[in-house]
Amino acid sequence: MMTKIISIFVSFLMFISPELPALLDLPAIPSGQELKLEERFELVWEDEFEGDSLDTTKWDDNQSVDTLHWGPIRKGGYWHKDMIDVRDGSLVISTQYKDTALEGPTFGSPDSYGPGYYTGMVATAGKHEFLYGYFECRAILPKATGMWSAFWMMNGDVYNVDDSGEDGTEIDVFESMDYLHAWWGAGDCVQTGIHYDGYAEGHTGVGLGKWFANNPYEEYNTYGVEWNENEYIFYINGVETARTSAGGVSKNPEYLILSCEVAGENGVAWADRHGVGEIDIEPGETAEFIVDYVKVYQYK
Ligand SMILES: [Ca+2]
Ligand SMILES: [Ca+2]
Repeated sequence: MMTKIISIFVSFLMFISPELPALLDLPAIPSGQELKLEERFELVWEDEFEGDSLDTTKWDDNQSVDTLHWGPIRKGGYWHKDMIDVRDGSLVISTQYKDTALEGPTFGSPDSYGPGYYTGMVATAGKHEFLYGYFECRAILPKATGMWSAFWMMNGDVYNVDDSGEDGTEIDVFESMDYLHAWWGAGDCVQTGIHYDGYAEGHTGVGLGKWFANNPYEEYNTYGVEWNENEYIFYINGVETARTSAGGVSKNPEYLILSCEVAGENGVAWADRHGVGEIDIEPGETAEFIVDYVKVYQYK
């Protein structure tokens, strides 16, 4: 009851002061322009995730792809292809704790995997890369703290430090980092942002804010980005959340990624990283990131 009252009060404050969410790092209700998808775009690529296995002409679930810089250890967990399923018309990326290391890897050190949290990623790297357009996924987000799901875009030149994002920019269409941060309703929000010039010295990250979706850990919402030579415009359910041209907009083709990550480092879950709380997936439990489709559109 108290949560509801606070939530209504915060909504009221947001209504009378639209700048308040950004000032207080609170989530905002998407309220920008409408996408007008049919009018402005045509579909050029899609995966509805039919059938019972990943379409490897479109995606790779093996992060040894040369164009990626990642190994099997990913932050506080491991990326393993056994955590990827296609069923009931959706891609499902599962996150679980495993006492015994999964078999693998087909790359890197044979000792790379250990007991710990296992999850996964798929990417179109080396298979399908796109320049400009509108990129959308429809998904239900994993119900767990201490981890997050994401739909994002990258290219190899994101690592190139030249004081610009024009060579390549990590475009985070959404990241679901706020499950159960619910005392003011933030549990129903996702975050959006971009990164460029690598991840060490020179790295620039631009957080654009937190945005409410409709019951995103239980129901499908669409998350998209419109990318043209002038700016990135982010959408939830076809309504703009934010836009930016920070760093100069990427002028290089980028690939698509769907992933889950566990907070931490070197395969050890670490509660405080990114402030996502302590991971709450008990042994035997599974958190699922369910993706109904990914669609790519170009301007008409
Ligand atoms: Ca589907
Ligand atoms: Ca750069």
